[in-house]
Amino acid sequence: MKFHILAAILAAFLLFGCTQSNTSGSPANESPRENVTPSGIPVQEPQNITPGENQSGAVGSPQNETNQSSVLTEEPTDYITSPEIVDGVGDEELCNNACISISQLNSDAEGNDCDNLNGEYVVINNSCSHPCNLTGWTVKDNSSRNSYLFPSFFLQNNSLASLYTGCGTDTATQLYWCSSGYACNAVWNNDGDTLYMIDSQGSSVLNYSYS
Ligand SMILES: [Ca+2]
Ligand SMILES: [Ca+2]
Repeated sequence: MKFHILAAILAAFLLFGCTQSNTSGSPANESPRENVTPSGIPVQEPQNITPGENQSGAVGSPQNETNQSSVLTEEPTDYITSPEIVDGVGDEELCNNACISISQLNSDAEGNDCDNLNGEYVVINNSCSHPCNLTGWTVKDNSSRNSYLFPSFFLQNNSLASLYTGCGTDTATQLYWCSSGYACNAVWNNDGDTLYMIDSQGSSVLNYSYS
């Protein structure tokens, strides 16, 4: 009876040992590995396809969506700011002889011109509807000795400014050449001369001749 029980226990151990060796040694662990490598190839093929689709479609479409959304939010501000910038540049470009002209040149000062420099003056007109920046512009006569350099100065729209040959304090409508360095510092010849106005870029704005 005991032997029969021992035999049954031994048979149970043997059976349990065989099942353990079968489970541990089962090719089930190897066959999934083999399935991984062959399955890796078909997996790589869809990976090659899906990344291509993701780059061209999935990746590109969200960028387009984000760009479109960001552009849509930025475009209104561009439309608002760009006309202001264009208008600002346009004002600078339009200040040529279409705006600036000489409305008067008083070459013969009362009395002796050499002693009455501010009796000589030029009246400059801005006929445009916007201020003109004359900073860095120059006024010259026909001789090479006389040249006036505008300081920081805006000639207001539809306004006149007088440029006097003598010295004084500049205002919004009065500028002073303060010609000096010669026995006679008068600039404008009484018997005829030419005024040259050049902008800050060295381009001729206008010539004004009288006789
Ligand atoms: Ca005179
Ligand atoms: Ca003169």
